Amino acid sequence: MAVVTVLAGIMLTMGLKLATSQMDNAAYGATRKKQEALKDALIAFLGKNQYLPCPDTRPLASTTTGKIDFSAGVPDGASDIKTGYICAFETGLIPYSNLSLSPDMARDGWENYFTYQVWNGSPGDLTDPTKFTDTPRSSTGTPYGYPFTQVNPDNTTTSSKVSVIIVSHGKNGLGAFNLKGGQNLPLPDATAPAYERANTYDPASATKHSPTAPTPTPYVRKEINDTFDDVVFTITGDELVAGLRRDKTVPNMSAQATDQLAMVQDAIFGFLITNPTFNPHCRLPTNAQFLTLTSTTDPWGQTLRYTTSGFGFTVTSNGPDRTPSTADDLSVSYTDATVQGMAGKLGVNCY
Ligand SMILES: [Ca+2]
Ligand SMILES: [Ca+2]
Ligand SMILES: [Ca+2]
Repeated sequence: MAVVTVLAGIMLTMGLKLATSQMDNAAYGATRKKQEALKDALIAFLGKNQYLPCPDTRPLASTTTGKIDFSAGVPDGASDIKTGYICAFETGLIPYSNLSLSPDMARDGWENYFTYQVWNGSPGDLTDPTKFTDTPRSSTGTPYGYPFTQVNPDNTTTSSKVSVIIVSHGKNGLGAFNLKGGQNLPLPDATAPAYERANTYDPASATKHSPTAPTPTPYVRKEINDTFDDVVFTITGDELVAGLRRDKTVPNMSAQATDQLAMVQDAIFGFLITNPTFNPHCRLPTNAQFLTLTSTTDPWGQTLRYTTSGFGFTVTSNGPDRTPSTADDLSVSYTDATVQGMAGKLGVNCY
């Protein structure tokens, strides 16, 4: 009889453990599914608007900047701006309302809010549509974004930079914001290795990462165990661009620029051949005349640069990085001799 009771007890315990682990698996699966859906929603938003929304960091009526503050109300899912394209704070919650998602999409499988952070530094500020580019963001040099650490199973680490971070604070939920807009306490342990703490907003110092001072420890992803249960999801700049291309939601800006340069070049030749003031003396337009010939604003919102040398000319777009004299510049260029030769074939003498 006693043996049967003990056995029944063991079986009951096993059943409970099994049920608990199934619930955990369901919550974990729901969390991952939402993170993937949020990635798609963010890419769709970026394709449509050419920027990503700042985090939700305060209730509607509040004007708090520089920290997360829901003391005056619960999270409203609305992105918060300090001024212009500057976020009220870099770290916050998913702005589900801007993304046209239901409120529950901002919360993980344990009903705590995800932590959301989007790159709003330089270069390539993702919250600023005037900095938008469809070019892969790590192809021309150092990838930019927030520092990120992957802890490998053998405890070695791999560092990278990521543009968007979506952290679920996992089953223990420590440090996550909850339905009431409060933060689940205590915060994760701050002593080494402090991996969960690295993923947590600290209200005492109002810090996580900032574009100008990325000094707090990088966000961390690692295998889930007894002391680390955060489900950390990242999107790199290249993944954003790949998503835009998959969705076909952006024009090919480099192809547009190439077409534009060809049109500008034709307009310059047209001026040189037909301008009644100068014909048949063959003169290039002045810079002021150049600016009125045709559209001289490139697809990235920058004015084309025009230089001449004799009868030769060069027209240059600063390219996707909007910076002059870098590897991604696009240009058309004709030497003095080439222009004279081409004009000569049309019976126009350049001298
Ligand atoms: Ca808000
Ligand atoms: Ca956690
Ligand atoms: Ca450039």
